[in-house]
Amino acid sequence: MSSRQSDRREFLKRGAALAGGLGLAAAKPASAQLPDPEGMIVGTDDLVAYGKRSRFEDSKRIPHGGRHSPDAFGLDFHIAAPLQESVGVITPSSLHYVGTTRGSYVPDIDPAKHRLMIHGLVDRELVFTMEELRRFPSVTRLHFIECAGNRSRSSHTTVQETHGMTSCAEWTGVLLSTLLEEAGVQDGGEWIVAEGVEEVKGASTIPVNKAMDDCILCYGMNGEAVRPQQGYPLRLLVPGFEGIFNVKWLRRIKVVDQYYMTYNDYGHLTQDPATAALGYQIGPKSVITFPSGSQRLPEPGFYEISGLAWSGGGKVARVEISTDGGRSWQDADIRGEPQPMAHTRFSMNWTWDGNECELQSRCTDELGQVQPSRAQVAAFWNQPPDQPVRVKGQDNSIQPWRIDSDGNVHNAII
Ligand SMILES: Nc1nc2c(c(=O)[nH]1)N[C@H]1C(S)=C(S)[C@@H](COP(=O)(O)O)O[C@H]1N2
Ligand SMILES: [Mo]
Repeated sequence: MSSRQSDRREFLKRGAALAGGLGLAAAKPASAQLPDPEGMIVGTDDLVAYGKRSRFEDSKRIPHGGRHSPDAFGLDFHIAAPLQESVGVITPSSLHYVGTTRGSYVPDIDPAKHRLMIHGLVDRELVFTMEELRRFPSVTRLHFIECAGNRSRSSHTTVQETHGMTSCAEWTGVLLSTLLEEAGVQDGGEWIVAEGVEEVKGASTIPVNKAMDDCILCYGMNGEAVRPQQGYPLRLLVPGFEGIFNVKWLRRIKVVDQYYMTYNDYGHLTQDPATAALGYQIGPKSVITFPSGSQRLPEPGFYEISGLAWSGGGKVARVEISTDGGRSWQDADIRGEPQPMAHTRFSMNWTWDGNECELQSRCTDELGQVQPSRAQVAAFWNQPPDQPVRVKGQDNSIQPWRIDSDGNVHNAII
């Protein structure tokens, strides 16, 4: 027997043990016919030059929440990623969520003409071309971005609606600290203001300590140039902070001595540079992506529960899963080595007995911060216990999914 055959036998044996002999899809009789392909894909110059996915794959982004841009009436405010079909931790660039305060308009920037200016409280004002930026030492890091408006509501049916305004990519660029050191930050430079090219500028005020710590000026995303919707040719990455800080189409960084109330800053009322970062950081969070809302388990038997966990506070240290509505918890398996401020894939082998049940996941980060339940969040905001929970601020609460006895999965938020 070849080693591959024996691997397969071993898998089937283990599978049968896991599933108690019930409905493991892989265990079909060997006599089943092996179907032929539907045809052949005819090569074109375009396909040779830049590939595309199979026509049988239809995972897609959706406009989020029906909320329109405040200043581009009728256009989509944010676009959500299809987390229910995600595998691994990297969101393909084509499916990365899109956040914009300017509707669907995307600046069309010629990188040869683009410039980044660093000025304000610095010893030397600097202006860089893209070519010059690429000559600096670079870093490549996995980081998530999440919009602070990524919140679960009882009306949401899928994980794309409850959690789709977060994505994770491999980002490449120059550390902002490298350029700020070139420029020389002067005493009193407590904040930076980062600005994009559009009319509303997508500007944000960021503590200089964060800027010197781990912010990246990114020109690369998932192995190629940053996509236009993600800020081509240059975007700021502010790892772990709310999405709005990650300024796209970046053209200017000003070092300043006080908090600037920019268009984007109205939501951030913490203006003390010593403590601001805590308010801007995304809390420990996780969600089960399979099985999740609107999916269906075809029959009782073996399933791998799978999901994503992340935290603005650093690495994911632990993920627990409950299959009984939060009464008992088991440690999930964590895939690979968790990266700081990056989506982390977790999973757990599970046999569904066919009874109604409720799945939840709970993330603990390396700081020891634990993802709260919705009841804990409600108690924090002094909400009456007999009323539906209204999460204020960022929502990193635990997401419950109910599985009915017919296998249909529903959002269990009330
Ligand atoms: N220049 C600019 N940068 C911006 C925005 C914008 O409208 N303009 N939107 C912000 C918001 S609200 C979010 S949530 C993130 C989303 O990043 P993404 O589109 O790459 O997912 O970008 C931020 N950066
Ligand atoms: Mo956002």
